[in-house]
Amino acid sequence: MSETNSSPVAFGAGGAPSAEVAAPHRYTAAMAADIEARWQDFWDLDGTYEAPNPSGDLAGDEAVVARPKKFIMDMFPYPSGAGLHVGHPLGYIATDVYARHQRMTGHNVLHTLGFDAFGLPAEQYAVQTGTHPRVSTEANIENMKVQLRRLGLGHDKRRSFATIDPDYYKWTQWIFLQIFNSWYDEEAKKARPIADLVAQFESGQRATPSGRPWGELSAVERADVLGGYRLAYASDAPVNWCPGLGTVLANEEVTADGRSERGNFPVFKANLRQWNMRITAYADRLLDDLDALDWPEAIKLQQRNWIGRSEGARVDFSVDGRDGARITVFTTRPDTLFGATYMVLAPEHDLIDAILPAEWPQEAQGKDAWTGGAATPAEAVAEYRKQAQTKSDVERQTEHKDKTGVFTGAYALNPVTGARIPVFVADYVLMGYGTGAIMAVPGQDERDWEFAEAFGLPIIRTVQPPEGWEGEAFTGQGPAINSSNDEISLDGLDVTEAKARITEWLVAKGIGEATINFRLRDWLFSRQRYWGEPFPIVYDEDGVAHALPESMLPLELPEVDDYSPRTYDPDDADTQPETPLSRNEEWVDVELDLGDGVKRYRRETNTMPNWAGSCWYELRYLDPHNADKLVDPEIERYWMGPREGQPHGGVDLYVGGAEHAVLHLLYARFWSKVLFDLGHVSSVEPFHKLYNQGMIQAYVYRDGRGFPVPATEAEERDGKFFFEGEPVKRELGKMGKSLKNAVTPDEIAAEYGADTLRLYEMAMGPLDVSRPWDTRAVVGQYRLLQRLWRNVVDEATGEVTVVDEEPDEATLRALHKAIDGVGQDMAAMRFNTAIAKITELNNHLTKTGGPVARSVAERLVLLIAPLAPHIAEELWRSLGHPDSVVHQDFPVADPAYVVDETVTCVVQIKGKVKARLEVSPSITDAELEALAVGDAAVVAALGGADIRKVIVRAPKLVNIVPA
Ligand code: ANZ
Repeated sequence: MSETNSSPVAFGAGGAPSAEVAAPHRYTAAMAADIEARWQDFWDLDGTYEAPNPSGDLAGDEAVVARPKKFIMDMFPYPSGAGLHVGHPLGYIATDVYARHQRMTGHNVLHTLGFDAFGLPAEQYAVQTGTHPRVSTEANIENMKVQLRRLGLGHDKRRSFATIDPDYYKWTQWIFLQIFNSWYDEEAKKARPIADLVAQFESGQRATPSGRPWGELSAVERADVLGGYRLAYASDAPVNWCPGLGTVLANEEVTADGRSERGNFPVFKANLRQWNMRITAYADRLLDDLDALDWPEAIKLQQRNWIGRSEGARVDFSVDGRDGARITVFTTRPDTLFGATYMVLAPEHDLIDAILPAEWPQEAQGKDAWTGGAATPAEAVAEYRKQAQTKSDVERQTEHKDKTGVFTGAYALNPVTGARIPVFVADYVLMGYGTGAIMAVPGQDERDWEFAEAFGLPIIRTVQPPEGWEGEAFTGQGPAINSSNDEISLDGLDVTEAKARITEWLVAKGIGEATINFRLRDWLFSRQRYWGEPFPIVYDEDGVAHALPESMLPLELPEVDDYSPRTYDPDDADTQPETPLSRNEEWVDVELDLGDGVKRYRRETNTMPNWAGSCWYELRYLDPHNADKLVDPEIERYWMGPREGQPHGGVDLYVGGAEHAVLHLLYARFWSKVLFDLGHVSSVEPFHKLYNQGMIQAYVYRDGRGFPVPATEAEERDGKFFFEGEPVKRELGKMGKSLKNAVTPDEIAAEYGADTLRLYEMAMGPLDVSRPWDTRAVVGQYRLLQRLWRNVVDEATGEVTVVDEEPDEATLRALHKAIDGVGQDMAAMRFNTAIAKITELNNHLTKTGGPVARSVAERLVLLIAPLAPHIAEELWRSLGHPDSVVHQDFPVADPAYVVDETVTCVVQIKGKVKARLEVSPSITDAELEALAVGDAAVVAALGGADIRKVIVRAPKLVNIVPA
């Protein structure tokens, strides 16, 4: 980039259409391409977007560090092979505009973008094509970088990385080890090093679960005890096994009808040894800390529901004829205990086998609905379990689904009525919630009512329903009824009182207590995949898990020939996962010295889920090259630490799609809290402000058979749509290859330039609302830029036309109003209205005609710089400024020109002037009348007289006629 002060723009010669010959210096797509490429190169060379750290290898200008900081972040992309369409960069453009405005208003702005690059899509592509996932992923990243660079995003590229970089995942593994090596101290309400727990066991301060002294436990027993406390632990648990994909899946990756989200294969419940993260230990804090976050309420609500705190009670029921056997239930309605007429165990419940009698009892004779026609309870239950295994939790819980179940042959005793109540197994009760067992109260619970009706079970109401309430459960409020025995009566109490009373009684009897239950489950953390972070864990001969020392990190993925998981017949539930890493004997079977001499170990062969890499990436942006520490504490405190209004610290703005409401955001919050507890970071929360951008939708055109046809080839005639002469139907849908309506940013940039694309995306509507893409409308923003150009540069000569003169009053008003409005809009991310105001000012200048005053032109360029940075740089340079526009101060409005012009209104009483008011020229008659009669001088002049009539001629005259 040359240092000339007024460079007429150079652009590629040759082939210019005739219109451009007439105006060789008109702003065209070709010129935009030239300007944009030059400035993108300049920014890279200059390091324009590099944000200095207070210390370390990225330390820089102290004056910039001393400014208030802004850490502005996007949810980083997963680089897919399909490349970007115009919907993808909506959020990236928005954060870029915002970041640019923040830079111009005196902030040290950290804005960069990395890549989330482990995960299933790359691996599945690899399985299909034989290309190594690293090769295809890196190619995709390169391709995406080219696409993004063309948009002129102001990223600090020194801080970018991909989650697959070994010097990044080294720290993902390191964090795993921190989590593995810690436990949650319920008293201190925080994570602590596991060594502290061991010390408590050793000293006897804390008893082991078996009560045996720590010193007497074998290594395996100790490992088991600690496994019960560690925040990352392996356990045998029922998991979602998907034979078709060859892997287990998190609940969130399974659809409502029990199939894999990816690939649509059946998913089965299977017991497998897996790694889990004890996120449940943080349930309360994850809930409480939401309050101080600046997040959309809808997302907070989704997190609250996902965590699902419910207050209730645990109640023990004894089993008739089985001394010592107890069924413990969790209920939110202990007040309804008198109406518990049967019980249900989840099909997976441990206790079932222990309570099954060998034979059906007398009462079950002839009840085929209860016995399922099976000869023995054991057979009936086995048959029922098989059916239940094929259903997802969501499917099992679907409301008003036909209730299924089978009698166990066993009876429990209702502790308040003494009634023998039958125990069923039914899949509407889930093993993963509460205790996996319920007391069923058909009178007060809809699901229980349906079940009771289907199985002919008694129904006793324990809350008085309103008059005429019949034929269904009553779940509302009312006084308790039918709820007395010799010892306790709840009758007449309202629900809250009754709950408290019965809970007291249960506690006194030693058969229950108040308890809080969470819907949140521990996070299943193992995947049977190749393309993920290897666990830094090895097993000794006894199967005890050992952490690798930090010096052995990163544990890199081995090169393998076959990285596909073993998949099976998708319908074969009796299969077991076989991990790709397990086939790699030299890697799996190792000799290591973990501090007690060289020994043989076997490596863990699962990999981490692809959520892992996105759980802490905000921290790596801060200190991206640190090889010794996760992040330098000083740097972390500078960018993320708590501040006024941000008590938990965190990123200042995080923009992304609402689809990440619970998974990514909950997992990242959890890791953040563990790292905080262990003293590695000062921020308790990763993201202080969250903003969800809307979606860019696109029209889909479908032919008579309902298949999408290429959207660009659909034609409109008289409001109807045709493709190759045949009528097609138009609807609004997602943008993408499969619907044949994808528009790429590259196409639009080629046709108009990236600045136009940026403006169009920001002008489409409020950022958080979904909006349909309309390629034909893009030209509107192109024209804005052409007029802007013309207001500064002579299209024929390329000379700058601005004059060093004072602008007229009307122009000053238009300018300062625009400055005021645009500044406020940008700070509030209302980019569409900011553009409208810039357009208005620009149009004012065009209409006024004649050369534009330099002071106005310069400020207009500064106003549009965050939105259209390339043309702004070019014009700024042309206007004689050697420095980049990026770090200029955003214009400040002169309030004198922002307030509306006023006119003097004369207020007369009986034709005599009593007051003069300064009012807006656009004041209405009604407003003016109110002002006039309320004016102190007028009130005094009236001296309490009633008013007969007021004649108003806004804005100049009010005449008051007293009675
Ligand atoms: C008796 C009762 C009476 C119940 C009544 C409700 C209404 P939330 O609010 O979601 O926590 N429940 C407990 N564990 C269950 C499981 N594993 N699977 C399915 N249902 C389960 O709901 C708690 C209520 O859901 C509990 O309170 C229990 O039914 C049921 F009028 O107990 B309740």
